[in-house]
Amino acid sequence: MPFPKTPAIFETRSIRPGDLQQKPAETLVTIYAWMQLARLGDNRILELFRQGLLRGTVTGGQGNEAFIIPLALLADKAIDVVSFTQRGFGGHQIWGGHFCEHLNQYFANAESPTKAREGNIHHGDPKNRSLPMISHLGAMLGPVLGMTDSQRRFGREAVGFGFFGDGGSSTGDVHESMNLASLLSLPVVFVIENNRYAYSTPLDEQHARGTELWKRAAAYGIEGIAIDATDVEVSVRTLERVIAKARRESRPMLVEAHIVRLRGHAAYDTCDYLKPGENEEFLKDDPMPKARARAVAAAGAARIDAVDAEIAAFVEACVTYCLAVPRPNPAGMEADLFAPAEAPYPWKPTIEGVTENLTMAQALNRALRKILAERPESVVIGQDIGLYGGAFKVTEGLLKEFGRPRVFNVPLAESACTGYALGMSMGGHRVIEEFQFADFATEATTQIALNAATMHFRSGAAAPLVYRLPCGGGLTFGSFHSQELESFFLAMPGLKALYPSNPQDAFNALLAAYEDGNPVLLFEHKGLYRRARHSIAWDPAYRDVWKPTVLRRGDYATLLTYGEMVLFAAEVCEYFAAEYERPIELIDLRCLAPLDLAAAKASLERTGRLIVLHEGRRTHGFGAEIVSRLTEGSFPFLKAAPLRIASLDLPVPFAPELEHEFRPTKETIIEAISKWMET
Ligand SMILES: Cc1ncc(C[n+]2csc(CCOP(=O)(O)OP(=O)(O)O)c2C)c(N)n1
Ligand SMILES: [Mg+2]
Repeated sequence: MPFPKTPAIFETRSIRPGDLQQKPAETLVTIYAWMQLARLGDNRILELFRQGLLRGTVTGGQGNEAFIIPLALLADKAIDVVSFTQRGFGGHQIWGGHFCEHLNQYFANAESPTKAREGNIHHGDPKNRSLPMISHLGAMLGPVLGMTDSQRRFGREAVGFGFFGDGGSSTGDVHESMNLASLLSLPVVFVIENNRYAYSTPLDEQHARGTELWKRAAAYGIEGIAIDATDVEVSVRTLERVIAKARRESRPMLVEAHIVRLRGHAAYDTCDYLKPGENEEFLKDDPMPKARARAVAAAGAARIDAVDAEIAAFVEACVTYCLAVPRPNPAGMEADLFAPAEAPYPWKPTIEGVTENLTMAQALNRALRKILAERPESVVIGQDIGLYGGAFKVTEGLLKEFGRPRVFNVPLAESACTGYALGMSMGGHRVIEEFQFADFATEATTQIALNAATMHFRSGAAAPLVYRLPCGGGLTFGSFHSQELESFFLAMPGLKALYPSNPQDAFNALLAAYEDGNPVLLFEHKGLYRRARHSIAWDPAYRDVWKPTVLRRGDYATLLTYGEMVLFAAEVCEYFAAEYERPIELIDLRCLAPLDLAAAKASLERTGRLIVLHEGRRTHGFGAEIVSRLTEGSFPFLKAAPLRIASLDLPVPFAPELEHEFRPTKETIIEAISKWMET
């Protein structure tokens, strides 16, 4: 069924600077019409919600139209970048798509742009640089920065628009992002939509010193302004200047837009926390009557009455259309978690420079050099990865060889920088991000595990990213520099993970992760960086690292492990073969997600005995998943209960004597297996 015909007035999705002066009637009618569509749409959505026809949360933009509409009309939709928030319904309409497409999102029906996998306003149009918001306020700013930078690197004079409320302005992401944008000189317009409340929390319980949030800009070396954003003329004049300046100077700006919130926080909000008379005050500032009066003065009442009637009929026709769309189909949900595999890149079948006697750190360095040399879209970021070459010297020499736009230090702001990496990668670049220690990735949990990991599932857009994570203990680094975080992250869907145990696998893993269209965690055990020296070679089968490898044959038991524990396990298997004539089959998993246990299953069904060994903690550890999957599938073949060998359920202790007790060692592994053999 075709969508209802869109009124002709909505063919105009842009106004140009000066239009308001040069053709005021046409411009004011255009602005008013879009405002009215947003207002009627928001109101109608609220009604539908109250009738039980929509679910989730309905957070309307009633009261911000005089700002969001001029902004979206003035933006260059062919190159600019945006991520609208919970108040951005009007902006979405202008950025693209038919009104019904946006409404389908709210109905979460079979034609929903997110395939009904996300509700209400959590949609976007990544191909047209509108990034779908996640609920976590502030978290979309980093991606806006990244995609704007990506556009600029492709030579497009783009501006990015990032929104947050007076409440959201307290999040760390807002501050990290403003600092990062200033540092990288990115033309991002930060907009605080200040409606004086964050849900029920008034400004004076959100910010210690008054309400002049725009003044924070000065601290980041950027221009900040505040405006009364309930009057379209003020908004247009201000935004013309702001956008032109950001575009011309490639600098961020902060705009505090004073708006009103006319329908409470969300559909369910009782608003009983408002002060007496406050709602009446808000209503006095309703931007719609003001905008309508201006449009009437410029184009005549008859014209505006006709516009109103046409929009009302259109909205109703669209509601009728959407109500008839079938409910969504769950088929394909699981297949859509990851972006599909792409063809291998046409890598040169060579490795530049020395390839003999390399440590794992050097092998990773060779892989990074290869990627930077052969893939112009690649970018390497991280703390101290520039001149210094990274805490573990993995990026040594890269800045010198490839220069600053490709390789650069980022500030101590893991969340914004990881969000930035996501935006860059969605824009057409591919970022390899080094976390100084894997432990600090917890600072970017929202960006990694919620924003990037769910991107393909909810929007259909690929998020090709490599997160390099120097992990693991045994080096007396203590609780916050030694952790194994695979179970922590892999409890969340949408992430892939590789964990190499030797230089060749590490080299291959970086290439394989890089060319994957999904966020990939690359765990690099710090204890392996300089453990031994090996030769590496160009390996056309580098993608095999996505599967486990059998390192040693045996028929007594099957031992699964990964990372540094592979080295311990090899010695342990040698011991049991030599001392007990009990050959254990040793499998290096290499890839932790997606988990491929076919080889392990085949082995277990031959040996009948399963040992899982890892350095991560035991409770909720990765071994629990492996044991349970293999037991479920191969229970009749088991001759003994599976054995799990893992670290203690403690924070990683500091002193060597304590850490030695905490994690598995060759001796404790032998002890555990010997005891298990006796039972
Ligand atoms: C990081 C985070 N914490 C809590 C919430 C729950 N929450 C959703 S909207 C909201 C209030 C937001 O207020 P503000 O930023 O002023 O935006 P407004 O809704 O007023 O436009 C809260 C607390 C959230 N979405 N994100
Ligand atoms: Mg607010």
